[in-house]
Amino acid sequence: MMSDITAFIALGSNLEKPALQLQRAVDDIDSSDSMRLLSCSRLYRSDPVGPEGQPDYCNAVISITTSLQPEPLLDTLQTIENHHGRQRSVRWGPRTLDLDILLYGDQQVHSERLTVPHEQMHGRAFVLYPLNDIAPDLTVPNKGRLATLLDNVPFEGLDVIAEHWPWF
Ligand code: A4P
Ligand code: MG
Repeated sequence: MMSDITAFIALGSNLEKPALQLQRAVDDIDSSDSMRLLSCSRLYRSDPVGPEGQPDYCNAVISITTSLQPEPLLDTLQTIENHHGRQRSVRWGPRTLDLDILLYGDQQVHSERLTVPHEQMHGRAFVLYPLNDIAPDLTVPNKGRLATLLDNVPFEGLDVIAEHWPWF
């Protein structure tokens, strides 16, 4: 479709076989009528950011094309989160699946439900390094070049656990 937009989605999980959760999420997204997978970062293990004492996370970033506007895209991703047994309790607390919209084309969105580019993305190693795997030349609206953002965020608390995945 001519109206399709490229969006970047961050995936995170730290409960119930996190790597499998991410794998299934990519499958759910690519199986959807309204979203098509373009590319997939490497798969990472990361130290938890936020409340202490929670398990390590699995993180990755994917790019998709979608026919959906930003809010319907959020609805669709939240439906997938819910199918993965996501319970919303503690902010930044443990979760089976978190799907965040990092970027939606070069558009900026500021609504009650949605802030795009994602508010925290520019400071988070577990977002920026996976993003760099698939879009090293990216410029983040209002934040600048990804390469410059990476200069201020060290590769710390992060390990690559798979070069090639998902293993459909
Ligand atoms: N929302 C606003 N903007 C967006 C966006 N761009 N994408 C709203 C997705 N959602 C967005 O999110 C709460 C609300 O944010 C949504 O209902 C939506 O309307 P949530 O997923 O229900 O709750 P949350 O995830 O607990 O809060 P938040 O603020 O989204 O947390 P984050 O920023 O997602 O952080 N440590 C490691 N190592 N790896 C991780 O992946 N993730 C988190 C969660 C904390 N620590 C982590 C990781
Ligand atoms: Mg979230």
